[in-house]
Amino acid sequence: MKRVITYGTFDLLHYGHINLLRRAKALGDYLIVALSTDEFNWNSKGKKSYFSYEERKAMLEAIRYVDMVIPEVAWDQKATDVEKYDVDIFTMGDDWEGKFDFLKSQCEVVYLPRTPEISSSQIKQDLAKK
Ligand code: C2G
Repeated sequence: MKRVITYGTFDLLHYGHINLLRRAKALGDYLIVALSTDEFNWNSKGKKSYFSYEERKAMLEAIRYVDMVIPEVAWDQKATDVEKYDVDIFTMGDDWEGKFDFLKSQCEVVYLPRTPEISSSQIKQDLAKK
């Protein structure tokens, strides 16, 4: 069983996120999503998500590609997670290209092309104009 992991905030869930999750799952058999907590978002990413961690977690768990959701509480938990969850493949959108190559000593690292034109911040901007 090939185990895949990916990380993110997944706020205002949209088709770009779904495209990522679908391709991430297709890399293996079991997909773990490490979901940024509200505290991590605020303290480390400087962003406040619209939906709470629990709401974002429930939405991710409803997606057929997602097998498990764990909290992302720190930038540096990835190496530990790879061991703890026996991960074979780490994957992220290619806006992170190269940033996690240090994990190559532990698992395969795959950067997937982002879906163009859509982002949570774009959605917020568009809605603000209406
Ligand atoms: N994504 C995508 N296409 C988009 C928007 C997002 O492929 N149009 C991907 C991102 O590349 C990322 C995932 O969807 O792999 C989640 O995106 P975000 O919630 O924006 O995640 P981010 O804020 O980049 O947090 O430790 C890593 C961080 O938690 C990643």
